[in-house]
Amino acid sequence: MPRYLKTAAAQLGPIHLADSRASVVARLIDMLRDAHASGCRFVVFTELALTTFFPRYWMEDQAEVDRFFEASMPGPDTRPLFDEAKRLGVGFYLGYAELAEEDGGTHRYNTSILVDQDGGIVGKYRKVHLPGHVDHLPEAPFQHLEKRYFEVGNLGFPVWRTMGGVLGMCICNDRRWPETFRVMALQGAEMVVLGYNTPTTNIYHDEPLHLRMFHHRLSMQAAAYQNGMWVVGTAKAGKEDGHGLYGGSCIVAPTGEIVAQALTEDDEVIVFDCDLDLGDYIRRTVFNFDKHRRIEAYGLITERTGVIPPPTR
Ligand code: CDV
Repeated sequence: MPRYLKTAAAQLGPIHLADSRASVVARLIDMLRDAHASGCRFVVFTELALTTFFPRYWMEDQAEVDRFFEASMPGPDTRPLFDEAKRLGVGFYLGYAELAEEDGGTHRYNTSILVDQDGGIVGKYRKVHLPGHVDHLPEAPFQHLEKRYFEVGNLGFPVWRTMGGVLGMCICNDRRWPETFRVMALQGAEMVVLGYNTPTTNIYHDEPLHLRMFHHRLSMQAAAYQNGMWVVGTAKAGKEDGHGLYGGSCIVAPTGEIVAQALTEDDEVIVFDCDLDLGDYIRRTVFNFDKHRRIEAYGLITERTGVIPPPTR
């Protein structure tokens, strides 16, 4: 029996430093309405969806960094998005920079939330695989300071029973790590959704754009098939104050096939009616975890972080 969740990936074009939060939220609301008009009940926005991709900038003044963070969610600028989504009965995923007062201290995370069709926050995820570096790299064409501005997420990879299925979240670089998806698949995830800001240039290595796009799709398509789940990836794309981010937002079926993809590097809504039962046959056959996984052989996955090759003779 098919179990449909009509889903949109709402790709965002560039956000410039001078753009206000209110102007960005107005763009998100426009796309929410477009998605609703196409019959969607769930919209996936991107990573750090409210601001420019600020980890590209070296900043020493913490107050300057903190203007990119949200101290409450919803806050005054994001409240209209929550209100409109509730009015339309559309759930959503939203990525943002989170300023959290917890355990007697101030913490900063690259965060996403899952909001259900009644407008309630049902889940929160904090990015685990933070890419980039801590120190200023004077030789690099631009910086990637996620490791400086954010702490590693401390919530693991939970999943939630919501919107008629079992849904999980991750953020950008997490999509390149098979562990991300397998941990959620082991909790029954039928769809994993994510946002990303991926520069068109690799700051460490000369890498053609077509190869960067290939790796993006390869990671999500393999994850979808190997776990029998839907994967929805939504970009922030285009040139932010001259800094390029690639597009390529797509919806991947549990078969590993791309069933919808963005054509532009601007605000663009792509839609697919996702049957959450489609992955069932994969999870019952070739990737029947109960029958075929061999955890006694996987110990190193959690015991060892880096590579230790055998000694040379
Ligand atoms: N925002 C990101 O996590 N971006 C990384 C880049 C640095 C490679 C990504 O995996 O797309």
